[in-house]
Amino acid sequence: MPIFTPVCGVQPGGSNHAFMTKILVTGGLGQLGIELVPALQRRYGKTRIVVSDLRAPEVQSPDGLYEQLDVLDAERLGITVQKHGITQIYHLAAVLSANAERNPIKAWQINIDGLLNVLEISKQQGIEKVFWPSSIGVFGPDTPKTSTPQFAPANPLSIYGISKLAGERWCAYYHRQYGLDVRSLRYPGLIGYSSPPGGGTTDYAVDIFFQAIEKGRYICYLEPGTRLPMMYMDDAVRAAIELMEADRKRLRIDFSYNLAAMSFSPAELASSINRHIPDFEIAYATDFRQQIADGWPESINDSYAREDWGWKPAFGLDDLSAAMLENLSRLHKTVPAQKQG
Ligand code: NAD
Ligand code: AKB
Repeated sequence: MPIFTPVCGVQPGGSNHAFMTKILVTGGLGQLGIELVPALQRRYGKTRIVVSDLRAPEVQSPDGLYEQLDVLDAERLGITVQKHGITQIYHLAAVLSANAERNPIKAWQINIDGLLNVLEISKQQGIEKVFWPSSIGVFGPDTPKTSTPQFAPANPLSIYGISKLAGERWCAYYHRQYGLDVRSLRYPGLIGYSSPPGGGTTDYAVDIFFQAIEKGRYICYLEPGTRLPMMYMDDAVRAAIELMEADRKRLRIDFSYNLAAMSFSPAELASSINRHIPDFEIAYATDFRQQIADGWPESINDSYAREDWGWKPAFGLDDLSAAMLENLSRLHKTVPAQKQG
């Protein structure tokens, strides 16, 4: 199956539009960025993608463009956009839910002030499109738990959820007031093998695969029956690019689209891993992340995304387990012995 279905005729390295596109990715070394960037490079060409992050990359790609950039530094952000002739921004830099609870003020600054810098510079410099990920974290305890609709009560308790909800409203404001084309998805928990977990509540579902390969066991900080919406990273990357390439006239949602692929609990995920690693064992020791998870929905209704821009996930739970274990086993074998945990 091809990773991307052409949505508006843009072929990898192809049309004039692709030729003129120059994309800045912020937070590009995180879990999502590390997989989104190569997909964007394949689609638009390596010289069209400027990757940035607070950190320096471990390995500098010889032909890729990299800028070490703090999104709180508005002046440097503006200079970077101007210097590279940026036309689109994928703004991924953020602090995830569990880390945000450890330092709420810092998380608010990065998640909101960082977003405002991107929106304001985009307005000033005539950026064509901005992608900004929101999260199922916008929902709260009074949200319907199953098949959560697009227009559901959203009264989050976590600082991460509060920042994502405020971010959604800011994006809609810039669209309405200034005509800035901001597009956004309420991602569920994302699961990929290219990067270690990034401090989220759903990140047990990433860590469990790393530990299953390395140690054959995992101690989970959520209860066995806590079901949450999740998505394999390939689907998450494809969703972002498909939304960005969709015809704006067809997009009825100007804040953030509900997006879904699968839902499972830690116990269900462990059973799925057991089909590949029969000796794998899971134990439970819950912590503060249980309370965050308890406020989030179990499953999401993403009918607007499906109707407006043809969203359809490709990976279910067993596809996810197979892909994660196969890829991590392959990578694990190539890690030199002294670097293994
Ligand atoms: P991550 O924590 O793995 O990566 C975030 C990146 O942002 C890191 O590389 C970090 O160094 C960088 N960063 C932090 N502060 C910065 C700053 N001041 N300036 C520049 N860079 C900075 O997170 P992720 O999983 O890659 O998430 C990317 C986006 O997707 C975030 O907006 C997140 O809220 C959203 N999202 C992620 C998930 C998920 O399950 N991973 C789910 C829903 C939404
Ligand atoms: C988190 O758990 O913080 C993220 C998310 C669902 O936004 N994975």
